[in-house]
Amino acid sequence: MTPATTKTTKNDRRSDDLSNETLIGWLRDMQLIREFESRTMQAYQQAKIGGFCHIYSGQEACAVGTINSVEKSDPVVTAYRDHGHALARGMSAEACMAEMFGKITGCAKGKGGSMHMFDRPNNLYGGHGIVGAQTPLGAGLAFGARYEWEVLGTGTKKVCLCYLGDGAIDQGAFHEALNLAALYSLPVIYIIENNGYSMGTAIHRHTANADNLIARGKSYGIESIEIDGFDVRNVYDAFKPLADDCRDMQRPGFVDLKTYRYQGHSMSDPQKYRTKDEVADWKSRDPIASLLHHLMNERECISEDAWSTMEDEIKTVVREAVEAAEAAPIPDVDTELASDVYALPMDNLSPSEDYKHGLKNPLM
Ligand SMILES: Cc1ncc(C[n+]2csc(CCOP(=O)(O)OP(=O)(O)O)c2C)c(N)n1
Ligand SMILES: [Mg+2]
Repeated sequence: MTPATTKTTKNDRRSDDLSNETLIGWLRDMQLIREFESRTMQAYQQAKIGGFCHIYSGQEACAVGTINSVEKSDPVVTAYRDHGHALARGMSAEACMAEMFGKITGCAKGKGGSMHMFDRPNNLYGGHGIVGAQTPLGAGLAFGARYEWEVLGTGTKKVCLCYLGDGAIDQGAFHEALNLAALYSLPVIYIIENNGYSMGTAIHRHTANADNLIARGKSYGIESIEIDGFDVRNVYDAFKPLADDCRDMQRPGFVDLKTYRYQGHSMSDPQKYRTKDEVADWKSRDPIASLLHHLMNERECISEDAWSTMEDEIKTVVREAVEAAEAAPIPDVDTELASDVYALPMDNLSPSEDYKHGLKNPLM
């Protein structure tokens, strides 16, 4: 496909122009993610959640600021640190928590777990555990969206948000995806949630020219910008015009979104690679606290009491999500275990006794 050349709309709203209700909604979304992650850690420590589990606390402004810059119909795909994106996209805390508990009421019927949050009605296409695996998928989702709009004439102009960590930017698949995105002028924005670490390895130790990540996007001719991802209003102000342009022009974008994670890489990380002072330094400009400060003291649209009520309401939502997840049944082994797992189920996939007990791989 050749690049689209006509601009259809131009929307240059900035966060200052948005209503108090909208910004209070962002505050609620970010606090929901923070509270959800606190209870997730608790449930994990109580062995109610198994497998790998990566906490999003600290990065809330990234998902909330970018997802609120696009339409619900725009596809979103991300890596395994995905609870925040799922909640910001509109997945219920109940479906998200149940997924981690491995219960049938989870968004992927309990078969995906923490790293595989899927929500087709909300156009969230995962949750992917292989580092960088989602980046060609982002190009594919954008190709599909543009094909529907331009060739089939069945859809509207869309832009795909494809998130990845700073640890994924050296993967070959990512560079192949960037090349195709630029070559075919695909409407996908690659958003590097640059929290400075790939597991325990600081970015300067794993990536060349780490202070200039946008050089990588630019080298493919893709518009590339750096954004401070610790302030949700700033994320929106910088990201919204890019997202609008990528949609209008049906072309790709690249963002180095600078952020920080408060917790370890996963639940089993002793965090010996960083100091407590470093963590405290980032926490001193916490994204939730700074939005709250803006709403309380500059816009004067939320009181101490209203904030306290909001916190309590969110605690209740998340506590009820945990209770519901505990009470829900696990997927039925005979009818559910292999369903929705393979696109083309093979004849021998009906669960055998061995398979049920995890003794034998049915494909071997
Ligand atoms: C292809 C591949 N290699 C290695 C791993 C192991 N691994 C899991 S997470 C991770 C670090 C990724 O860091 P980053 O992309 O910065 O994401 P963050 O955890 O900071 O969100 C690695 C190396 C993997 N899952 N997939
Ligand atoms: Mg990282």
